[in-house]
Amino acid sequence: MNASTQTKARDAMKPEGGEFDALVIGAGFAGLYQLLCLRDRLGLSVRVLEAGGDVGGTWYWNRYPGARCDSESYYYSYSFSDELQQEWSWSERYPEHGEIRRYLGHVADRFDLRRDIQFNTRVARAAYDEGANLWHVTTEAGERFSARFLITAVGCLSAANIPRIPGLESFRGRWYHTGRWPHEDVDFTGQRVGLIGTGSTGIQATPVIAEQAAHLTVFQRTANYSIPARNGPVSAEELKAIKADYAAIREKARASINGHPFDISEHSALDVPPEERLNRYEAAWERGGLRFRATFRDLLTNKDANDTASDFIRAKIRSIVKDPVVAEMLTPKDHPFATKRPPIDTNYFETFNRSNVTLVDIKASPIVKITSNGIRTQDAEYPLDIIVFATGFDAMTGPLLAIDIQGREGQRLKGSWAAGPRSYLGLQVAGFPNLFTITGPGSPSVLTNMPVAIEQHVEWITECIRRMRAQGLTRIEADPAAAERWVAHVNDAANATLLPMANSSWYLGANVPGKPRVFMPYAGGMANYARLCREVAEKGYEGFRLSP
Ligand code: N01
Repeated sequence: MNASTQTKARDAMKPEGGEFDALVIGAGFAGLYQLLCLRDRLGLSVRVLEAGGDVGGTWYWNRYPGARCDSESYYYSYSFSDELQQEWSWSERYPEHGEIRRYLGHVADRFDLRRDIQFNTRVARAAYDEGANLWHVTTEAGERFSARFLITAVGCLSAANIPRIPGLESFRGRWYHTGRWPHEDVDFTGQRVGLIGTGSTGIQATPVIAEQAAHLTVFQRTANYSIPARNGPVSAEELKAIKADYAAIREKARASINGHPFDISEHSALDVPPEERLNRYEAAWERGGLRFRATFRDLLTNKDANDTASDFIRAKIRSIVKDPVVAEMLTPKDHPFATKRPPIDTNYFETFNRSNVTLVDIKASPIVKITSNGIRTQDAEYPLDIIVFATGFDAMTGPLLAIDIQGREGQRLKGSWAAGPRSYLGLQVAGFPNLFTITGPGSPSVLTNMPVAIEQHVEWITECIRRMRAQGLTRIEADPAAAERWVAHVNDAANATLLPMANSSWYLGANVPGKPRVFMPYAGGMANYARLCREVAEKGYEGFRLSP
């Protein structure tokens, strides 16, 4: 057999996935709702391809100890079905990962979504065929699918960032990345555990692991602000009140800057006398949660205002942590509060008062290697049985660039985004017709309560496809000039805030060595962004090129 006959023979053996109107990649919050909209509202043939073994997206993979959502359960949920929100009852103020998976499993069953989802199927390549106006998608197993529309629902935080520390392969113990956590419980009893990373994940996991492990060593590169979550059960009365008020709650979330249904103060932190300011911060600290950011309207736009919040939290850290040297190490000094995504916690700072917990400052003494026995920093060796990487993600662009996406004339997304992501509205990339990116870079996404951003994108895409079909149009592509204008606007929006001041922020791609430093999400606000998207549609999809 010559090479070409061999290739043909091999191709003939590959299972054929088939041709659909639309392919959706991912079966988390975004993929499930996109399937429902396209299949049940537009009557399209749709196949969802999902790498995991079940629905859940980020919650399928993130099962680390302490993993729960930082948005409150009653609004970290779909709003599209009143029956759904009336029949589902959350048990805690912040839902734990297993409960969110049960919720998404319920949604999949209730709307009969599973029959159109193919699990354990990782997409490797997607190539646009201009002649046929089709996307050809190939999975890692070699299965091939085609569709007119390709919609990525791959999440913003799904490509695990495992730092390349020399010697990891020689480590004799076990190691895990929090975003690839095993399905069975990891038993820390009697173990010496090292945890690298103090973002939202490390801050959630630290107190839980410390309770079980013989010893926990936390390796901190950047000290972080954190607000108490104040988690607890949701009472029957609270649930009843929430369910009775759902229409208003959802409306408020959609009309907000960040998809959270609560008011942001109208006052500047600098407008109130110091004593009253302190009282307001104390009340917000007691109430807990991400809402702390709403204590004053200008915490993310005015450095002097922000200083008052940053100083308040620093004082809290110093008052909680008994050892003044450890307290100082835990006190963030290099970025203003909330310029990195602020974590919320249950007993994080308190955990450093335990005798079985050590904090290591790896900025002062960097990790040089992992040995067979543990972690070696410049100054010391830490013998360990388990290493936990809470080192975050190649955020936003990582999950998209993990797929070899080729647009018109063979141009690759990797090439188009070599200097950072460039998209129009975070929804489409010039040169990649009929490809939609749900919560893509350039959209509010990670700066919001995600389900709100997801529902807005899914509904916009669905309406766009509906109108195209009604008008006999088969191709939509972002105009390059419109995309460039949008990229400039995304930069301006970020620069109008303090967000770019955090040098180590994953919003900027700073956590991944070699990644271009570009502020990726749109900081212009959720409600404002949704209005802009609506106006674009009303003006006949201004900035997009549509053709039959
Ligand atoms: O990741 P992170 P995360 N050597 O990137 C450190 C969402 N989330 O998984 O800051 C040593 O924030 C890194 O240090 P530095 C939420 O949006 C949501 O914690 O780069 N350390 C940092 O301390 C969140 O923001 C929920 O200097 C290294 C940490 O690892 C996002 O996910 C729950 C390192 C990574 O922090 C990401 O959070 C949890 C290295 N080579 C998370 N590389 C919800 O509630 C990185 N670090 C929905």
